[in-house]
Amino acid sequence: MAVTSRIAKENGTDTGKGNGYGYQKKAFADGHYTMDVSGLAAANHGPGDITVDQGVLADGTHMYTETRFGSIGIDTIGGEAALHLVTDSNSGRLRVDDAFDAAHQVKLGNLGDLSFDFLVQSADRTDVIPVIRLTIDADGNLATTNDRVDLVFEWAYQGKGAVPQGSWQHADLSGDNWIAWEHTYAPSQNLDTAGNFQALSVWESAAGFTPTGGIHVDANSIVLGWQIADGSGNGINSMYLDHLHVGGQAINFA
Ligand SMILES: [Ca+2]
Ligand SMILES: [Ca+2]
Repeated sequence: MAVTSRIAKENGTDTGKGNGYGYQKKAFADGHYTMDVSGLAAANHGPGDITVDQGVLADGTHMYTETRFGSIGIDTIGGEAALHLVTDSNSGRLRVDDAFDAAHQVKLGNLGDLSFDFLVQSADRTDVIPVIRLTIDADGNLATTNDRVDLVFEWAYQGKGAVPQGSWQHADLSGDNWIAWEHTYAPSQNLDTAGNFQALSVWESAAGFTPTGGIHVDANSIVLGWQIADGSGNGINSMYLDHLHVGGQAINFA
């Protein structure tokens, strides 16, 4: 089934009726809106990452999935339709990417909200929830691309103990000032080493931060999009994610 998406009401249940273009403009007016995303599905139970272009969404952003030894879908749990990530083995690797269009690209210092709800149904590990990665142009000059990095937010580095399982939880990465580390692309390296873990407030400050062996990120870096990630190395798990807020964009998987 193809992905469908629509700009929903900012609060309450979207009945799907009476929300014409006029309402969509209203929803966009303050820069904050909720978009329902339905029909997202991708599965690959073999080795080798398979990338699928899931198309341009109603808000102009562009969604992709990557799958290996697992599946991505939207299922209902606890009465809420949500993104469902299932890995088959410790080699399972799942990604949902959303690339921002020019209207959504925002300076890191102006990002604001970064939060989501999650439910871990089952997991081999007790220190893993869906990982959020912000894709960043570090120097804020889109004409140069060898400075693209990800800021990676993982539960295991927050000092929050074991992940609660079986119930919906809220992760407020901006409000709780989550710690993130940097992944660089040129060359590809994970700078998740001592001294390179910094709180979001540091990365997005005017002074910013330069990881050892990495690239300087600060308030003027530009957020190019986001990624939800599960694995590899996470064992077998079944996890749900919903109500992802990245700046003015909120996604309700429906
Ligand atoms: Ca939902
Ligand atoms: Ca650049």
